[in-house]
Amino acid sequence: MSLTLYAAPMSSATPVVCALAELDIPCEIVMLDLQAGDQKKPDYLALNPNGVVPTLVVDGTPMFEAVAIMQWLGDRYGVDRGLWPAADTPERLTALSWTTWAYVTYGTMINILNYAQSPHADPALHHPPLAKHAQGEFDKLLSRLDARVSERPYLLGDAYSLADMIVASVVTYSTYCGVSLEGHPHVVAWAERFQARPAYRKTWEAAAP
Ligand SMILES: N[C@@H](CCC(=O)N[C@@H](CS)C(=O)NCC(=O)O)C(=O)O
Repeated sequence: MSLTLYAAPMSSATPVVCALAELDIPCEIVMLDLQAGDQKKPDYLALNPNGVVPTLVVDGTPMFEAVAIMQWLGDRYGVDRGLWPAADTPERLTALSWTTWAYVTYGTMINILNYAQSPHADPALHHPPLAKHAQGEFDKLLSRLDARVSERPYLLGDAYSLADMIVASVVTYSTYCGVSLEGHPHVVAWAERFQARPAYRKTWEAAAP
């Protein structure tokens, strides 16, 4: 199977690079220069009409959206490697729920916080009350995650899986955006277990702000 990932340093593609490292899958990685606008060129837009990274091309077929790519990598490569639950197991359902929660529910709140206060966002969109509201929502979301990882060391049970990698990547990124994990000690300990992994160190630590 031929795999080509279009990525950029410290971007939404970074968790996908981390997943490839965890799974130890050979994959050609093409680094785009986002500042130069490589992602808006016609050849790339033909692969990903959103003009963003990541895109994974699988035997000529492009896939976009990081979470979809990583869930597919789990299905295709993770089960054999003991890093993703087999189809038709209760754990597969749990893995899909938490990883989609991270990108859709928790990720939406990151976008709101970024628009409301990030120095990288248009200052005309900044909105301190909205930023405060988002912080309160993070507290509730992190409480749910904290309850989950207080009962077991990893999201699916005793063993680390790609589900931890996917969710912990989003939570780690949120801390770069100003989200505090204070008051959620099990999340902190679980995130530290993820950050100690060689795949994390190889892909995130070097590029972290
Ligand atoms: N929801 C998308 C987000 C992709 C995304 O926003 N990528 C950013 C980098 S973090 C990008 O390529 N931005 C370039 C641009 O907007 O021109 C995913 O998870 O794949």
